Amino acid sequence: MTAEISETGIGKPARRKEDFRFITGSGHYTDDINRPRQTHASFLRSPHAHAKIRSIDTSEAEKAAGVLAIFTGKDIAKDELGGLICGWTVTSKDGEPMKVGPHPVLALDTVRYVGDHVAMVVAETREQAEAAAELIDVDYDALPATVTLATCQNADAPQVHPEAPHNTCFEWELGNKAETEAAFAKADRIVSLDLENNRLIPNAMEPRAAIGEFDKGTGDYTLWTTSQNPHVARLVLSAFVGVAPEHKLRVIAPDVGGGFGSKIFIYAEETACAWASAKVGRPIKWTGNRSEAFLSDAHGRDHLSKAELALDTDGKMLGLRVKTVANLGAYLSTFSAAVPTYLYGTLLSGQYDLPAIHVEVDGVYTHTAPVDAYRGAGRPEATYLIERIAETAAREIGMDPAEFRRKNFVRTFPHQTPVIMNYDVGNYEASLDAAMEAIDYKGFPSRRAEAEKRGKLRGIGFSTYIEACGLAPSAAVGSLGAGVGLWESAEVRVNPTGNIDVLTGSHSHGQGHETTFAQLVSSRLGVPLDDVEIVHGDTDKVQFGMGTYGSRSGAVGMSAISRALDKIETKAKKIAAHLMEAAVDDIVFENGTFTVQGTDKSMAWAELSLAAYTAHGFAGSDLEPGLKEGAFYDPTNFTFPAGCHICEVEIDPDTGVTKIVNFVAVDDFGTIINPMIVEGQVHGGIAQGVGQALLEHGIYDPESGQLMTGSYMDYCMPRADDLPTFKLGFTPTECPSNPLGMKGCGEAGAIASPPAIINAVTDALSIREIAMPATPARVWAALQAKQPRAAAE
Ligand code: MCN
Repeated sequence: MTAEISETGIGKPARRKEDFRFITGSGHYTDDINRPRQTHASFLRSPHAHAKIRSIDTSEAEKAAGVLAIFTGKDIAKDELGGLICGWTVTSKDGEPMKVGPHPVLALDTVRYVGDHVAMVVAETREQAEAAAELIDVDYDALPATVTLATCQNADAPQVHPEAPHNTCFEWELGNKAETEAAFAKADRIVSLDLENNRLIPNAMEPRAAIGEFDKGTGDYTLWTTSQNPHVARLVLSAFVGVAPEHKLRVIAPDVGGGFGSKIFIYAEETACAWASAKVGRPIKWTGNRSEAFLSDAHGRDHLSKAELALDTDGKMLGLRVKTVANLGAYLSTFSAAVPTYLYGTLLSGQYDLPAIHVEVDGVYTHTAPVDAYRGAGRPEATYLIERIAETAAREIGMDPAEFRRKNFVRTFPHQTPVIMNYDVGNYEASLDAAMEAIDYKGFPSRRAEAEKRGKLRGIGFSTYIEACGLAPSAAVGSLGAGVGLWESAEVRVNPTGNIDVLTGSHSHGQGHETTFAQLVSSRLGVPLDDVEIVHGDTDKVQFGMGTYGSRSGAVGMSAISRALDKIETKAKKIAAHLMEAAVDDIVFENGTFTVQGTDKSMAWAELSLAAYTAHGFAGSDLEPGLKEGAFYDPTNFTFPAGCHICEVEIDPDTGVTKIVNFVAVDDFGTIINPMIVEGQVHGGIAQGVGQALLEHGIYDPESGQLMTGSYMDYCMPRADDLPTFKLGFTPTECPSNPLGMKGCGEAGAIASPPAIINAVTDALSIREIAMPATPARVWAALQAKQPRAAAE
């Protein structure tokens, strides 16, 4: 290996190639793109959580300066455009499919949440479009709204969709009820816990944006959009919404400044921009502002659960029973039905050898923004539940929480859980041991005593998590209701001069694919990192792709590249054998050089690349000119990253402020391509977990349905000084279900960390439960509730 490649190959912390353009302001985000004759859109949004639209008067707005067109739901209906869809069908326990209320691009006769899209104004400038939207006169008949999760299924709750009585979209179950009941019947002890998984509002740095452009000459549409999965957007917009036939629609997701799940979905704004560009005959740009993002980007989490764990006399887990009500918001978003079901119930076994599990989930509508996948998507909710109840159970039976977990760990693999998943490989004790060592668990009692002397409450909490990612084997997800396959595709194009373009169906919006994907190619072909270009995010360039979510781009996207590289290597060896007059089996390819074994004959990579395109020496062979190969890769199983996070907090009882004083994360991500990028992913994930556990909460007024946390004044994002210096470690076990041995790392921090933090907070306060986010006010109130007299004194 050349010195250069040995610094940047697989396993090396190569610096991110893409960062130069990002940190020097040279990125090309959707809002940076301006098209000739471009116009601007603004959306009029509902001020009511629930109202009938009696009429919409656009006459004043139409006269306003710069206005080119105004569209309402009726205009869209006239064109017979379909509504926005949910791509995953969940079946209720009675065998009925989920009950789906229509989701029009622009509201027709009813608005169902504050921020719902009512009209689109297109004008010469953004300011003119926004000013004209203010002049639209909508006559609303305001109706009572259903907001609260705990009461939305009551008989007297206002209905979101007539199609879904009691606001219930589905009543889903998983696991064996009878076996679980039997486990509880023979239990020595039952531990129960009521849990809330707080609603979160994604806040990527770049707000969502779109430009729709129609070419009258060719009939082609182009949509630039902030998407994590441009091909899926094209499929949905063509096959289901009907904006344009698939081959006449090009979707480009250029540089995207973070998504965290919220840019997977196909929203009203980009749909309307693409559709209306043909009506207006000019390109239409929309860039959302932060307030719009708060109101109508899909939110995350929002569960109410009752969990019960059955134990025998030795503290062995016998069964888990769970009932969850999951908020879906006012409409089903693109993947929303899958999140509280197959991405949640299937992970409730955690790292434990739990013989029986039964989970019931009611997916419900409320008059709030749609809820869909947000970093972790279902798996943070499952991990929170099992790790909170595990810690609580250990404390109740007086066993050390680490020992309790150790007693219940899965130890032999493969392990079939009672909830579909088949864990392929892992070593849970290794990560637990390493994390305990790193945090100096033995020294905790003296640290706690020392804190007490300073008047502070110190607590420690564990989270031994597992998640399923690398989504996903197509046959498996198809059998569970997915409308798409979840394979990935790649094409490796070797140019005549030997450098390489790699086209991938994955999409990078912060994860560093341009570096890690290039590291794989550079290591395999023995070319410098800078000779590899990763191309993604354009449906006209990449044939197809399923995009990036579910921490799948490493395990699935890179595996597709690896398969294409296998084919490249096979063909290149054939060419080398022909040109050097040797048998293919005698060709050795190492460090970018083809050698005929046992001879001094060799060809360098660049020499062979050129020969592949000149094809001068191919006469008399069956070789085709060129060196370009593609592959589709469908994984055989999910990947199961797992590990142990331990959090140590110190609470000031006078103010209720929680400070994370120590945080250790030891993870198993299988083979690691770039440890620096993986560490960054873990840092980011934990930061979001800290946000969920201590700071962030999307709150609607229970009566009016107004979003009370619609800005950074009310919605508290984690800042640098909320985070400690993380101590990270890795205990890899190689994943057997992909050729690279990788497991996903992009969501682990957000999945693992919240229960570790809340377990530490409840330990410090010596209480059973505190709702997330454990804000200073809540912590202080919990302390007062424990010691009302002391507080009064
Ligand atoms: N990687 C590696 N070794 C491994 C696993 C991964 O070197 N064993 C590298 C990969 O090559 C890739 C990165 O780590 O460069 C993340 O890989 P992976 O875990 O496969 O996750 P994805 O690339 O599919 O990213 C999706 C994941 C998800 S689901 C969310 S949500 C999320 C996340 O990544 N959103 C992010 N991380 C984010 N990071 C940023 N900056 N912005 C977002 O929006």
